[in-house]
Amino acid sequence: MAAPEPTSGTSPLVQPDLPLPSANTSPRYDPQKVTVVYILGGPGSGKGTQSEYLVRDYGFVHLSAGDLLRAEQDNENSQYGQLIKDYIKDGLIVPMEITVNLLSNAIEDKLGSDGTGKFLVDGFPRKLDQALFFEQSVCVSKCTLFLDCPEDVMRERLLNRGKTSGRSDDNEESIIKRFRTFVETSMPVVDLFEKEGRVITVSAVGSVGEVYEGVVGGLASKGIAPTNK
Ligand code: UP5
Ligand code: MG
Repeated sequence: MAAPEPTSGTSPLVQPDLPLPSANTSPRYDPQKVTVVYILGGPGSGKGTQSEYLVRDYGFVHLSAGDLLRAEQDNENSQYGQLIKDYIKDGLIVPMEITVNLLSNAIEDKLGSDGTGKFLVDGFPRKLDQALFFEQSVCVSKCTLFLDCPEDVMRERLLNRGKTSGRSDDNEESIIKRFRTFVETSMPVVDLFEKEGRVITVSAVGSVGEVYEGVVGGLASKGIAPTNK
């Protein structure tokens, strides 16, 4: 489908002083001042869980693309609410302009007064067009943490969470669709960054603490050390 064009209105997507990023310009943020680390992995691999520890120990600002989309979906003033709802339930990737704009606005909001910031971008980019568009128009990322997890482990975690999460996509039918989208659409992003030598792959099997040990070790191998310990 054609990506909807943001128009004027009360949606937080639309900020008059912050135009939609254009792929024709250089990135809005200088990677010397703004650090972007992506955390990717299949649905239920533990991106959100590991992000909490990374925020605590490394001083990252956590930006979950899924959380931003769910907030936008629940915003009654948004013109994209129903569209986002449908895409998430079907495990499909929301048109990139919406997600990139939400992320770009969130980065702008959280920048320090000196224009610097350290962002952990969770669950994005999950489609090649998003990856290229974000890197060209917003900021070139430093690296990607990839949580490698078998589907049976992810399925069990998601169904377990689904008992209480209230998420419209934590059910057997949506989970199957999310897994398919992940393999067909999102893995090519990881493969692209991998070819560029910019991926840290960590096993996401085991306890939360065991996975985090792998995450810390992986970041250390790229020269990224904890700041808050
Ligand atoms: N848990 C975590 N780690 C564990 C461990 N080591 N041992 C045992 N249990 C563990 O964890 C999931 C569950 O597992 C939790 O109950 C946790 O306690 C437990 P969590 O940390 O939440 O995993 P996470 O990988 O974050 O899972 P999530 O469900 O959030 O992943 P998704 O990638 O599916 O969800 P997201 O919110 O990123 O995206 C949702 C949808 O939004 C997408 O399907 C898509 O439709 C849309 N979207 C876009 O369109 N574009 C985008 O760019 C991003 C999203
Ligand atoms: Mg998550």
